[in-house]
Amino acid sequence: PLLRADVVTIFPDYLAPLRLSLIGRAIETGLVGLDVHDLRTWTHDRHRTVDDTPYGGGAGMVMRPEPWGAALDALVPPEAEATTRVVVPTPSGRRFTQAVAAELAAEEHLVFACGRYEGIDTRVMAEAATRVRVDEISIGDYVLNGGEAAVLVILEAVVRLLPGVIGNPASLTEESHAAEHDGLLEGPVYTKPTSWRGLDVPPVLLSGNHGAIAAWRREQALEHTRRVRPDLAPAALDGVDGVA
Ligand code: 6GU
Repeated sequence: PLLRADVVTIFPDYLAPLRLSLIGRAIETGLVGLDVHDLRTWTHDRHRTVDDTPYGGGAGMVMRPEPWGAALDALVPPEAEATTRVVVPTPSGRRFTQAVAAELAAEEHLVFACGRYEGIDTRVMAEAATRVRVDEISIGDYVLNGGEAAVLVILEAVVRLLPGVIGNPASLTEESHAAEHDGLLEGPVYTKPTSWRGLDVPPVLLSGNHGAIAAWRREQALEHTRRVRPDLAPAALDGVDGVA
């Protein structure tokens, strides 16, 4: 496979959607290898305990280090350390962007460590980071109950970048956040019919004038980005109404 991914979680069923659609097909065709592991596999007590109360007090529970240490030992043996990246989804990580997706798509082996409760004992990733690359990643400034939904998001963004996963690679560059578009958001799109419920397709799109169409789309993308995401692509927005 081009990319192998291991996911460790206490809710393996949460990752079932990865077997659907585009990622599912990439797995079926062998482009991607995916293994989902139950963290409790690496517990040894009768109750398969994975969490405990936080030292120093406070609300919630913290995931104990022993099962995580054993899981990472099993999934990242010494000979795999140099070619593996451990990804820890956490709201306190660096922000996931299209550039981070491209970085991860260039790896050969990703191990996702899904925390629940108030997180994983800090010593787990401190120790792991002495022998393998560890990357704490947040998908946005909001709180999820665990990393599982973030892994669905991250893997969808990563797998679609792998060569051969998307039928028409042009659709990879003709979309929002593509570097070729200066990080602008995509503007409006239309298909048939030319008139629908009194709303007409802009005539320039029917003109056959490819230069005029490209210029119009650029203008629409600039205006839309300025309105909804003025923080994006400030250089490209210079001179557009309302931005200094
Ligand atoms: Cl990656 N994980 C969790 N648990 N919460 C989040 C997140 C990740 N990104 C934003 N909130």
